[in-house]
Amino acid sequence: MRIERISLYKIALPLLFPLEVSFGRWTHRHSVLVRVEGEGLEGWGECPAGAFPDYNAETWVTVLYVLKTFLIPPLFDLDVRGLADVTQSMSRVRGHAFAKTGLEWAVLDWLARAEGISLAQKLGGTRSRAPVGVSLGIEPDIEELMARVEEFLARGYARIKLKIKPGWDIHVVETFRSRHPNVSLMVDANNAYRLHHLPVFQALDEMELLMIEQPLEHDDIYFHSLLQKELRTPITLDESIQSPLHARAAIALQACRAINIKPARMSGPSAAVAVHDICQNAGMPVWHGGMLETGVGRVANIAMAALPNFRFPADISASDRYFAEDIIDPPVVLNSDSTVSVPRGPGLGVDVKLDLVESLAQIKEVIERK
Ligand code: OSB
Ligand code: MG
Repeated sequence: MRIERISLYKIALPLLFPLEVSFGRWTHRHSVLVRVEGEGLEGWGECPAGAFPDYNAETWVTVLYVLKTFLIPPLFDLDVRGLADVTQSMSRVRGHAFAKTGLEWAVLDWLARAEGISLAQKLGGTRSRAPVGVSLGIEPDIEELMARVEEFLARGYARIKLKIKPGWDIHVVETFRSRHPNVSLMVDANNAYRLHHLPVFQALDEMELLMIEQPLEHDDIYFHSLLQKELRTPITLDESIQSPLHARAAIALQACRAINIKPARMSGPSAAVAVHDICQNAGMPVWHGGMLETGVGRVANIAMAALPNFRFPADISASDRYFAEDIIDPPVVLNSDSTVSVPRGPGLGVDVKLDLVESLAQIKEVIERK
């Protein structure tokens, strides 16, 4: 199959409320959307790169530049028989995971639509519903956070994730636990701590947490293995696991007891499935993370979360947790059992609101086959 045209849309969707994490405050979902066209079909993907390189080294500016300069032009020469052809072409470019992700998902959506099967089927997903939770940020005061927690429990989310940082940790978890002793709770430190903070983790270790996410440096695996030895609570790694080799290292070192899979962080679905399979064979559970994606990226994540080794609720919430209006139709909704349904239609299984995307686009670039 031949790709004839690739359109890039830089958008910024305001979040209904900002998400503050240890390293900063997110008020918008900046994204570059990728639309692949060819053979009378289209496919969509999302590059969830922000305005500032704080989660990883990328921004939406680097994503646009790398896509149009290096990643996209060689694709027009390919006869695409499977996603591997595109993954292999892109492997000549080092890094730039978010840029590659949007292109991989768009091509996979395009290929799945050509076959008339869903993204989940294409990936080997087996579930019809994926258990999910909600990720809530740091707030100006603890009562505001507790009010937000109660709002989301009332909406039906059965697992809460709270962001922590030094000074916003033990007391917050204690307050939560005193009011909700039996609610499934985890914390995400987004790399805000060092090994000398061990006493904080020993205190958290007594509070029945499902997992402690990425406590130490964003690019560390070894020191996490030292911390994990001291704790009963499973550590889960997010930022540190960018490739299948990183997952192998974390398994060998016993640096964590679960791995957070975000396809975007791993350059796309090819590497994400590889990490899923490596972990499954090693007896290491995985769970699905999120990057506050618009509906395009989120529905792709839901398809990924349909694979069998996803063992804990995903950071994939309903559209109305993030945005006043999502860019997909129908939007993602929460089922009464704290799950989201895996779409069954071809490809993403939802419609992308092209008119809305066109009107939101701050930058649009169209690259055509010559
Ligand atoms: O660390 O998991 C994270 C959002 C942006 C950047 C990093 C993270 C997050 C989240 C949000 O926790 C999860 C979601 O998409 O709902
Ligand atoms: Mg995280």
